Amino acid sequence: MGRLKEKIKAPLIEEKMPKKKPKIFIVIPAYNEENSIADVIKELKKNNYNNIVVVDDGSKDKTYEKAGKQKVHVLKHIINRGQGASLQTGIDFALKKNADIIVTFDADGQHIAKEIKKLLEPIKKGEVEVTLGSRFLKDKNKKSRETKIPFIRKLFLKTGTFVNFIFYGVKLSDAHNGFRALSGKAAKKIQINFDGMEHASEIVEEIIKKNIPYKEVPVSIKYTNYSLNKGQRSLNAFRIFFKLLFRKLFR
Ligand SMILES: Nc1nc2c(ncn2[C@@H]2O[C@H](COP(=O)(O)OP(=O)(O)OP(=O)(O)O)[C@@H](O)[C@H]2O)c(=O)[nH]1
Ligand SMILES: [Mg+2]
Repeated sequence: MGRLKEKIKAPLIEEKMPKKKPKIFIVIPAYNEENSIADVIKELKKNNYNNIVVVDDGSKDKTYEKAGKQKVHVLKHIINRGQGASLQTGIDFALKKNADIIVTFDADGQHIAKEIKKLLEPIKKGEVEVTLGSRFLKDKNKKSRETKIPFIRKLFLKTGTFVNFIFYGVKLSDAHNGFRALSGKAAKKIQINFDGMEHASEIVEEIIKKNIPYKEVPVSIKYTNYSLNKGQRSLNAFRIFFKLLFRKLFR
């Protein structure tokens, strides 16, 4: 009897085993980013992220060559397909390489490699399967933001969150943030069909439809002259809205 009790008290073998380090892949969609792509990759490597997949989205400049010189995985669309299609190409590749967690990261230098940790933590702890970066959530540990969000960008992003609420019943603080992390399990469930920028709302729709646990995490977005000059045009926001509306009404 005494022996049996001892047996029951003994810790499980699994508890004693060191946890396997998750294989993290960074997926970077890139379109005409020859000026920033090398620095973005270098910064990621400096922060010890070495599984990097750049998807050159049919760039007309030297993005492909510049990324290739950094010794990372570089995939190429032979024509420009859009950010959504580029992400799906990169995510499929990372899943083939058995990624445990996939981080999506922009090529224009707006995201901060040091902040990847914040997106990974809740997934590593098993709290959620997806973390969505939010530039509007307040970070309690940080006093100031990197840069101010231009008013017009803020207006469109806030309209985007309202659209997400109307269409999918989900209240998020940020609508179109390309900085997020997905567990391999979640990445297999989420299917991006929109090739263009509408994919950001589609990902939210997939998360809700497929009941994937998620949370928003505060991140910074840098607004440099470079990113502002080549960023999303206002007209694009209308296109995104009408494409989502069409899908909502006719699917
Ligand atoms: N615009 C655009 N970006 C693409 C495309 N394919 C891949 N990307 C990449 O997608 C990322 C986000 O694109 P941005 O145009 O900066 O969009 P955004 O960051 O949501 O918008 P801004 O706040 O205006 O910069 C960048 O890393 C682009 O290089 C494409 O066809 N068009
Ligand atoms: Mg950008």
